[in-house]
Amino acid sequence: MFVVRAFNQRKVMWYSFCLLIICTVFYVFISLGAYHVDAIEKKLPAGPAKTNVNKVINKRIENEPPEAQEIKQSVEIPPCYAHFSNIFCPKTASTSGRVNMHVFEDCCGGSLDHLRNNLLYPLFPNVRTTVSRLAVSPQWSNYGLRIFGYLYPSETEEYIFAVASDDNSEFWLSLNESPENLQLLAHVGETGYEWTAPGEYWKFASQISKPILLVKNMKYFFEVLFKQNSGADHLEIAWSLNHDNGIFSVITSEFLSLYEDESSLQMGNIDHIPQTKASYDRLLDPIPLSPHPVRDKIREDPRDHIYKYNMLDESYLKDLFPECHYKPSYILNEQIERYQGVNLIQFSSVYPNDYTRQTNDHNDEMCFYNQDPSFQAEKGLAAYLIEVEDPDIQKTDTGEGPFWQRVYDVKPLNAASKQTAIVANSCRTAGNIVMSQSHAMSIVRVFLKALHSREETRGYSLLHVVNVVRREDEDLGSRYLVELELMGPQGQKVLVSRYVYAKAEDSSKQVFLCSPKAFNWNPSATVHVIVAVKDQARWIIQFIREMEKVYRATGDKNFNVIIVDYNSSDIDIEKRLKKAKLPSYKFKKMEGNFQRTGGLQAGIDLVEDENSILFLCDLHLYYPVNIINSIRKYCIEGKMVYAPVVMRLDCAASPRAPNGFWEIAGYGLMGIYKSDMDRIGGMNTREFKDKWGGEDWELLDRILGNGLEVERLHLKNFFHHFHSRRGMWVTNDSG
Ligand SMILES: [Ca+2]
Repeated sequence: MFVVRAFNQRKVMWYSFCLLIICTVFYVFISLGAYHVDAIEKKLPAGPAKTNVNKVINKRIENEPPEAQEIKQSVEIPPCYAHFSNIFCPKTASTSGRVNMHVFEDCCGGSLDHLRNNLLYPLFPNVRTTVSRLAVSPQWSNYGLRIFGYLYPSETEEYIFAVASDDNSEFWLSLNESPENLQLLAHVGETGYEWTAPGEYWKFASQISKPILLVKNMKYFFEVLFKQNSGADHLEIAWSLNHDNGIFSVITSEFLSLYEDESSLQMGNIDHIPQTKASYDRLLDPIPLSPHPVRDKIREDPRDHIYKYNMLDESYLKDLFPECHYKPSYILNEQIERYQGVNLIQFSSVYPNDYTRQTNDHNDEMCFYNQDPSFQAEKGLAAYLIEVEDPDIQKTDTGEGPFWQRVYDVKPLNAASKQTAIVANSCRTAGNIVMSQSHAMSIVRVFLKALHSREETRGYSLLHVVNVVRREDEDLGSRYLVELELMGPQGQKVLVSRYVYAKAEDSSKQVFLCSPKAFNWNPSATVHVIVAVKDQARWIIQFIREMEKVYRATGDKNFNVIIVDYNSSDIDIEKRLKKAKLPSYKFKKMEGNFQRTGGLQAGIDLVEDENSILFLCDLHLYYPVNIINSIRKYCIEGKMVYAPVVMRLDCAASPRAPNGFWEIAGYGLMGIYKSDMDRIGGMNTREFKDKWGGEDWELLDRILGNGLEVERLHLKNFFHHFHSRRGMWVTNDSG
């Protein structure tokens, strides 16, 4: 018995020992596994608390490409997987392929504040339904939509989102599955008056999101708000991978699932309705706050402050491209008939979009969409909507009332890139023609390749495409100004700004760049800003203040202000100039009646350096602080003059809220080298001594007739103040 017991005891101890060993091995194994999962977890957004993880990953991808690759590889997760307490399945039978849509009827106005301030919003919609893709057009009036659910990316990649709608809309995305972590990524409009055509994602800067890194098959909560007042109605949310030539496509059912299956819930049951940063019950809010970000119109553009950049050492760029003969087919060398020049002017196009298009004008539609054949041939903007069958929905369209579940497909429509010369020349709200991204980037890539093929510039990488300007010559090719912000080997940021020429594409479609002979701009050329005045003291002071503003901002010493005064009785201009904070000025007093041509010519005669630039201008102007840089850049001695288009502000408008129209027929504001002005004979003081208007068009005729070309661009932040003609010297429509 003892023996047996002793044996059993030993056996039990032995078994216990084995069990302990096995447990220890298991423990170590599980711990290692957990550690590994934890390591991945640290790199992934996973749970409400980790809202900023995507941002961190984003940053790491920018800074440390190899590690980013590692992250991407580590997150190739199968379609349905356990992630701690959550089960992630991109699709389940009951919730996949559709998203929730709440409809708020009898709600007027076009802005989302009209929706948010509605007493029944967001908990008591009229209709709770679902849709199968993020493109709807119920064809109804006075309603708002709240669409929400989950989005499942199919790649671990950076995505960009875009929204188009009529009227206003917002797209909010969470950084994970929680409705608590929403951020506004893209929107149309602030006031309720903004709208776009279907698929037109490029009308407002706010329509396209910044790149967001999303993880394959992860679940992201999103919310879309849309408000329709009257007229046309549609809403599209599209996405694209963040590649150069990413094409936006509408987000379709395979990437979507419901937030909640409401089909069996009573309307009185509201507990499941998410309250978010975008939509919450405002009953208890003392003052409802609108979550709108910075307004589109006064949005900063790197071009606005281009003078702040350090230029890349010019010697690095010598012989970057082979030199080529430059003589565009549109250059004339013969006298033209009086006032014919204005009809020969072509606009250049720009990239990136500078939002010089006036997007809230009533004639918007006439200016753009009318030029598109599908618009003309069919039924206006509705022609861009392609209805898609939804197999899950019985179509109960009785012709009465809206059909909320109706869904669509749209093709991307970039109206500003489709803008033809006819539109640019006839439409006073059109703004600059915007080059397509794929075209601009094809030039930028060739430019960078040339930089990287040379010892001196091999270490420079692209930070931003600041500005590309294209002047097309259909027969021969295109001239480009390419301005890129680069980062040097020591982390220094520099700007490269060069004119290049690309011969018209042959069948190979390859782009070859050359350096147009003697076509370079001089960054240190002196610019003389010349104005002729009489009386109007407050506008003269305003002009001097504007010039002080430019000097204060830029510190540019190479510009000079010239005022020619026809004996003003309401101001001592010379005294005011003496105390002005300007790099330099000249003042000349004239006797007799005011004469614009004579006054300007007197100013021109004060300039001795014939390799400096004259800028002929007027009073009543508001100048962008980059004006001097822009005049230098677009004036090429012996080759090109610069005629920026100014915007005439409406009476109620101001530079911070700039409504108005572009003065596309006026050429009174002109930058030209002194040597060129002398060569073409200066201002026509003989014919335009007592005669008013037309002197700018006559000057243009002689500019073109003498083989110079004209750079014509809408200049952002360049405004002509509204003023009545009371107390003016004379009426003159051309300034
Ligand atoms: Ca509408």
